[in-house]
Parts: sequence; C-alpha cells; structure tokens
Amino acid sequence: MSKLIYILNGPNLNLLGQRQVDIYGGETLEDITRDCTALADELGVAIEQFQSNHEGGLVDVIHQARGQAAGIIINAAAYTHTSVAILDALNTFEGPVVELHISQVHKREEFRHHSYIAQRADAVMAGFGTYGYQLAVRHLAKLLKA
Ligand code: CA2
Repeated sequence: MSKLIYILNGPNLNLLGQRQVDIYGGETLEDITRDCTALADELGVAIEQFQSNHEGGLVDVIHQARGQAAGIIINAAAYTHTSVAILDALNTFEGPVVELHISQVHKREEFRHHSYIAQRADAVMAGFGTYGYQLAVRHLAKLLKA
C-alpha cells in the first residue's frame, strides 16, 4: 500500500484564492489538493488533506495521523505562532514533519517570526507560494521511499 502523507491546514486557509491573493496567491485549497494528489500518484505515495479553523480540530487530526500517516505537512497558519497544543500533538507523531508557510514569514511582521512548530519540524519551508505544497510532497516522498 502507498505511504500516506497528511497535509494539514489551519485557520483561514479555506479562503485561499479568494482574499489576500497578493500574499497567498490565486490558488484555492482544492487546486493545491488536486495538484498534490496528481503528484503523489506519480511518486507512488498518497495524500489526504485536512483543514480546520479550530486548534482542537488540528490536534485531533494529528492524533489520527498516529498509526495512519507516514509523514505530515503542516501549515498551521496563525496557530504556528501561538500553539503549544499543536506542538505537543506533533511530538506524539513519530514520522517526519514538514512545516510549511506560503508566504516568507521572516519578511513579515515580527510576531510571525517565531514558530512553536519549528521545534518539532524536520524541515521548514516559507516563501515558495502554494507551489511549496508540491515541493513538500516531493521531499517527503523521497524520504519515505529511501
Ligand atoms: O504564509 C503562510 O502560509 C501562513 O501560515 C499563513 C497564515 C499566517 O497567519 C502565517 O503567519 C503565515 C494566515 C493564513 C490566512 O489565510 C488566508 C487565506 C486567504 C485569505 C485570507 C487569509
């Protein structure tokens, strides 16, 4: 069976492509998921995408990933900068974790420079736009097949 990668997206990312396109681009979450699914097929892995506007919802999905997923790509959005709960949940997951941000957070407001998730992440990506999701799938696929 294909190795499964969870792609987790946090608050407001359901609005991708509809607002703030200057920062986050014109692609919707559905576009990203479609492109990542096609790429995952090519690479011999599988993906599942989850989005929640709630901290606990993201924690629940990370718990679900235990025993189901081989790796996690997470854009926790604003919770990146605030959530010890999501960090604690990620610390219970044994596979590789990629932290992803569409924008280059280090060029933005200072409050976006700190990430709780970075303390657990095996790789951190920022500023690749929505194409970053495909790069992250490629990275995890290579890692998981090695
Ligand atoms: O650059 C990223 O991917 C962020 O994780 C996005 C978060 C932000 O709080 C982080 O600092 C960086 C915000 C996501 C908001 O998404 C929207 C999408 C479309 C329209 C409005 C908001």
